[in-house]
Amino acid sequence: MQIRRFEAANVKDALMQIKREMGPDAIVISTKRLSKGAGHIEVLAAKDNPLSPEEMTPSSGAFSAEAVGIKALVHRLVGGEIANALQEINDGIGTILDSLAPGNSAKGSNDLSRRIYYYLLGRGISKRGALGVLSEFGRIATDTMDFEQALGIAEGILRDRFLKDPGDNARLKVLIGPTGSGKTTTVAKLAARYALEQNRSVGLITTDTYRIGGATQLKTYAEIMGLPFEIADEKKAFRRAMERLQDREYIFIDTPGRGPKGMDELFKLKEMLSGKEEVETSLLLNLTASRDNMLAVLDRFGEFGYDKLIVTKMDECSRSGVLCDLAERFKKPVSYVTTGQEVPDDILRASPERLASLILRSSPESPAAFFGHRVR
Ligand SMILES: Nc1nc2c(ncn2[C@@H]2O[C@H](COP(=O)(O)OP(=O)(O)O)[C@@H](O)[C@H]2O)c(=O)[nH]1
Ligand SMILES: [Mg+2]
Repeated sequence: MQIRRFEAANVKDALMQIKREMGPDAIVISTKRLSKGAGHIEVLAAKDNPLSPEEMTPSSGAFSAEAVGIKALVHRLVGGEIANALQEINDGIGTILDSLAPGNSAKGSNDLSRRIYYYLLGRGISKRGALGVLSEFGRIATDTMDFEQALGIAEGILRDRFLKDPGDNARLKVLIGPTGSGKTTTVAKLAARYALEQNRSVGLITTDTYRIGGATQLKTYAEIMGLPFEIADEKKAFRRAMERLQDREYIFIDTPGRGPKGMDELFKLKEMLSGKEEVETSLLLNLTASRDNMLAVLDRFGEFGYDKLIVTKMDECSRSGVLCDLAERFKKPVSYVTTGQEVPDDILRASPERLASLILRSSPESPAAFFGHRVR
């Protein structure tokens, strides 16, 4: 609503002035006789529609431009347009980032940097992340490079975003993560890798007794591979399971992955494991989830604490560059990448080099094939 004050000799003159300056929709909300001169009156008039830019000038006698701006914003927010306003802000930031992108600088275009920049965006790296890579790229790249060489440099920069996995010697290996992130399948793949390929003695424990079939799924894998399997959802059962598996070199522990209640269960498990020999906890991060969802998972499970990440479902994700953006957040090594539903084949040992190659060069249909058949 726009409110303006008018002074006139009489009501008729005031109304004419209001109509002329505010249009026919304006309504009078108050009149007052002024003491300064005989016959002078003050009229306050109001109008519902927003101000035009001309009307926003302070000389018009309206509220100041700032106040009008705030009013317009409140009007929009009340109108349920918060999401739109945020989108506009977001688009604005995107435009600023684009303007910083190579090729748009006043200094002239840099074709190679521009191609790398858009290539990185195409692989799922954020604009901010891609610009970060380019700021380093600019220091190394030369004018005579071709695209392939430039990509090699970008690959090296990405590689340095990831930490190297120091190895996996812990006897107890716990897998945590949200439901459906691939914990049970990955436990089965890892158990097969250790037991069948490396001839290690392996035992399996599940603490997942919530979902119907939660335990059965792993039990079936255990039977197929001929590995001892225990269900332990509370302290006593867990102690008993550990005793039964005491001769085992490695024990993999599968967990349920529900919401807040699941976290309670995880903390119970942590208590049961405290004081035990070395434990390695891996958080499973499902690459098909949205960026926001992955950030939420990192936050939620970060509270619980984990040593490593296992990235799952890379086969279903065409733009794994998000990993590069998230690396700053998780600051832990990625130990494995899973690449399909097939047990035990669809899992790869991860390294900074492999992650950079997977992000930049693999095709989504066959991330593993990129490294050659059955590269482990
Ligand atoms: N495409 C694909 N599917 C996977 C992968 N890992 C697990 N899955 C599937 O994801 C679903 C959930 O897996 P599950 O191990 O039960 O997850 P959990 O709830 O965390 O134990 C199952 O259908 C798995 O076959 C993967 O690397 N790629
Ligand atoms: Mg499971």
